[in-house]
Amino acid sequence: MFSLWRNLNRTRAVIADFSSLRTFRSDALCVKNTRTYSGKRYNVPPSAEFVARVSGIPTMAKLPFQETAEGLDAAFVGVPIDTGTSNRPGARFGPRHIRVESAMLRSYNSGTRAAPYESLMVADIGDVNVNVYDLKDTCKRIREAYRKILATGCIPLTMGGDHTIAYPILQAIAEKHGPVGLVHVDAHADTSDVVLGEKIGHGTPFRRCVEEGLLDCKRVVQIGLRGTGYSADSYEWSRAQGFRVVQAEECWFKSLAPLMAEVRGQMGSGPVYLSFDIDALDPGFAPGTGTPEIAGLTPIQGVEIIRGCRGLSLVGCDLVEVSPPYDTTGNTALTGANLLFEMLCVLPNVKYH
Ligand SMILES: [Mn+2]
Repeated sequence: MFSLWRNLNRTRAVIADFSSLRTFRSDALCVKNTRTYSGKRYNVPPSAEFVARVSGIPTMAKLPFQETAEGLDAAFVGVPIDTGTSNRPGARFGPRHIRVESAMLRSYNSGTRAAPYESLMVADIGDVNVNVYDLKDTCKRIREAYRKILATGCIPLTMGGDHTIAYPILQAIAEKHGPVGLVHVDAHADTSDVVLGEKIGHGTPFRRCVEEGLLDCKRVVQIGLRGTGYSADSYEWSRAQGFRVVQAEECWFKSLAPLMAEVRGQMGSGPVYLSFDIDALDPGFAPGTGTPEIAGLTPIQGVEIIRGCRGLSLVGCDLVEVSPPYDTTGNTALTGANLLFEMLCVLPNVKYH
């Protein structure tokens, strides 16, 4: 009788071990990463406490993939092009490597106590199917893809791709929202008119946007501009449009929190687009990019700029110009992934604890 009792207990212990093993294994193979808050279900990245970071198909933040933006409040979307770049290529691999390095991202923002996955439905909706042989056709494809995304009411968080993509994205954004304010973080103004006879490229998107009336020029700020120029005042055209230009020298040695208080005043309550070129950061921190310039912003300042956008009516954000072939440690893509998470955290209606 005693031995039967002992055997039964042993059997129970084996069953318990087996079931916990099964739970762990099924979690790893088929992740049901949704949670319910205030009666609604939201996607959440799986915790690395239960699902190995290195396992699975690398979507952004290990979020579920879905084909369209239907039902989403925000979506990560890749635009893998570098046919608009003027120097080092490779940004076409940006979205893929940002996704790989994003395996480090967790669900909460420890610095700001933002809980984006408790109030927004977010997923990775894959990449725009670009034409790697034709930049103009690629722009058309991007514009049409973003029209569809925006029609669902979803806010796109874009992984570039070179900066050309901001032009067709803003065409779709302005179609929906009218002329928008712009927080443009970059080493370059990207306001050239014609380069090598071409109107479309990564040095021209914001000139095209102004020409087409896509921007509310009094509500445009360009932060981090620097480097050698073709004339003594490289940013004359920007200022003439009414843009506020904050050159990198104005950012050196200081917190950008006070600047962002002014930017929030400038932007007001109207719709705002945030475009962040990773080359705004110093190439010591983010070397994997197409057109690096020395003496740039720090990652801390980059985070301050994005956190300073909290409270704005953001209607879209992008993080562009990550070029993995020049990113030998992966840290540029990792920085990009984290900056994209920071963008998610400042979207309207994100819950803060
Ligand atoms: Mn740029």
